Amino acid sequence: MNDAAGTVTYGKRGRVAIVTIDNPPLNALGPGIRESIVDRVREANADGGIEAIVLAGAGRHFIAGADIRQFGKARAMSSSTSAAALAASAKPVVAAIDGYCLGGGLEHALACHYRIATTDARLGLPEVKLGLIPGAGGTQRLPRLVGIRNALDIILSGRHVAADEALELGLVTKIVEPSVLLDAAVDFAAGVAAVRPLPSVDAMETWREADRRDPHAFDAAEQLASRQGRHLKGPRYAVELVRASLQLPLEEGIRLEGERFAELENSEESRALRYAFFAERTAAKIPGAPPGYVPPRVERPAVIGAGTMGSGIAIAFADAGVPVRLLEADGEALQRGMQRIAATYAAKLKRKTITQEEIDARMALIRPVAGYHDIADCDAVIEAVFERIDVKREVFARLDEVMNADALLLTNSSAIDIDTIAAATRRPQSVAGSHFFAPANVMKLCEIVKGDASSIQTILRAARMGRDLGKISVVTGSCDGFAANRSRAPLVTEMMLLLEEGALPGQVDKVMTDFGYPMGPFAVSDLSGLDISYDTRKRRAAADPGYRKLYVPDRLVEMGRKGQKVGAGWYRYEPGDRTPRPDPVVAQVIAEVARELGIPQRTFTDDEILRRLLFASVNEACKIVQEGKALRASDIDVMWLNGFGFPRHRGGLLYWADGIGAAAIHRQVCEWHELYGKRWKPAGLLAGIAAAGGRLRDAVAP
Ligand code: 3H9
Repeated sequence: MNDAAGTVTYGKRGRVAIVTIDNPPLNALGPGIRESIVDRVREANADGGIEAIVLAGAGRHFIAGADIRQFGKARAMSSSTSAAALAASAKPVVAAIDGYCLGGGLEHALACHYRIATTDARLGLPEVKLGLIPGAGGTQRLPRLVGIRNALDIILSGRHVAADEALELGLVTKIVEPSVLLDAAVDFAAGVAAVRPLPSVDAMETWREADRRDPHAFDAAEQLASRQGRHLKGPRYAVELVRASLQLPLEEGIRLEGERFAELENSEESRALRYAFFAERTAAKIPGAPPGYVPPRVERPAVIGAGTMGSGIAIAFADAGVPVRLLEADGEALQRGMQRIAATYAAKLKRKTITQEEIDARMALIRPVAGYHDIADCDAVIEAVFERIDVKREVFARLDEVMNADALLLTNSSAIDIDTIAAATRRPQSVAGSHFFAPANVMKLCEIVKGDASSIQTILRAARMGRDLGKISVVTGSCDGFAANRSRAPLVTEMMLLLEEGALPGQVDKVMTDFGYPMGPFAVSDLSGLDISYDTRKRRAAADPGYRKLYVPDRLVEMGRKGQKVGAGWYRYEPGDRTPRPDPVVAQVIAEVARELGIPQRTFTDDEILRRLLFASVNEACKIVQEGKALRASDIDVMWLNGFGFPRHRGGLLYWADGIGAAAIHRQVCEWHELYGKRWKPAGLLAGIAAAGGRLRDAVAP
């Protein structure tokens, strides 16, 4: 987004004034915009030749909200003042809404007397996602217009409401095609110019009596807010304010909203969430793109391998409306894959997050195929076969024979070197990694792994594919574990070694859920299966004589405790119940290992556990950036937020670490290096940032 100040223009069509916000690309309410809106509305009211006003956005969008970069800085005028100027206009104001109408944008539209939208309009109040609440009257005007339940749903979910639903809710008066919006708005404004009294949302009483009598109007919202309220104040304040909208006069409600907004704007949670918003957008910027090159959309993908990952990726394509072929040579495995897909959709149907018609449409998009000739015309292939290098090389050699010259050849490998795989083809420039995270149809992260030979076009096409699937694509270099898993691996090592020193899985998990993770790392390990990393550990141990073995998980796997799927792992599980229950057998295995190794037992504070796990990963993340395997430290934050469930209100691993400070972390890492040896060797980048007094999150690859 450019920093040039936007403008608000004033035009006329007959007796209708057109006030247009022009602040590309999304007409955010940047510096000066609010003041100009007030001036233009005043001008129109003073203009004797004008009877009505249309408020519009230049280009394809109305207003995407307040300018997020300005939060925390002084503002000459608040958004609620400019919204109030619209509401107070003596001449009717019609909001002409195309594209995004979000946050402060919708709040300005709500202050207008009428709202006309296009079929492309997306309306919403996404402030809670930034740790905020609507701050320009949204919590007071929306319930007056659409009722308490609808308002709470829109404000607490932050979701975008499409035009047809907005019409149904009464959020807009009329829908038109985008090409005729301005004409329709001007005609409409001229038609209602003489209507008095003006239909102000502020005076609406339609819903209020019924809402006041509805004893359950707040139940669902209150439950949601109290679940989130442990870490986030926004949802709680939003419920409080919507409740106030039933009890207080509008001006008082808006005053209270302003107070709460000011508190949240300066809160740590909102700062972290705003950081995460921009870090995700920065991750999308891939250096080296040829000028003017627009990567084509993947339209005919194929997925090879119908296991858990392959079928998850196929679902991700079907969910995005893209027809996809699922290739598996073994007929039975193919059938199992299709059954797994059907079961995933059936579970969604049970949770009522999808309809049977939608399932039928998506299943029809997934075509099971058995031979390479069935995918020869595909424009992209994502290989998700067994994680063994010889198997992968065989697949890529076959692909090289059959695929079109411009096909994108991607591997979902989570660790194997991209160059070794690419070397099985005569077109290594077309090969890259697209590493999805399980479950692939749910998790938002897609690591785009660049091999030495991958062309920039291949990387840009793969990244676009991820984005078109609704994922966040982050480019990384090829190394063991790539950037995401590699940066998390030390956390996993430390959590196992803490056990040998006297901690228990339940304690470690509680520390991490208290921190904000939805699940603790041991519970996650039970969910994905303890056996998953067993082979990798064996491989590493064989390759590195100095490798520190993790005896506890190895022993559990050898005892058959592979996790939830067998009812026992780090915890035990009752049949049909996913609640993890502490198991004395595990405590016994841990005690045995500690005894055999002669490790003295001690207790840990929660803070020490948290630091031990996360500092290990901070140190590794610094090594990854230093080696150029991630483009920026903030990209690693994006990976942790979208691949590992790191609590979003903490910004990300390195953003969180900056709250403690690079120097303090470096000191601690050095101490543990002395105590525990080479796995804690401090990263040069960490030492450098600590010495310079800089911020870890600002680090970029050399
Ligand atoms: C608010 O309104 C508070 C009010 O209650 C009143 C306050 C008193 N500000 O995402 P994209 C930039 S809170 C500044 O890549 P897309 C973005 O960083 C706000 N910058 O496009 C990027 O810049 P760059 C409520 C913004 O098509 C460029 O625009 N509103 C803002 O994938 C393109 O963005 C929101 O929370 C902004 N408001 O998605 C909406 N919005 O090119 C936040 C965008 O330099 N925005 N930028 O990297 C979004 O959710 C998405 O941007 C949107 C478009 C869905 C609109």
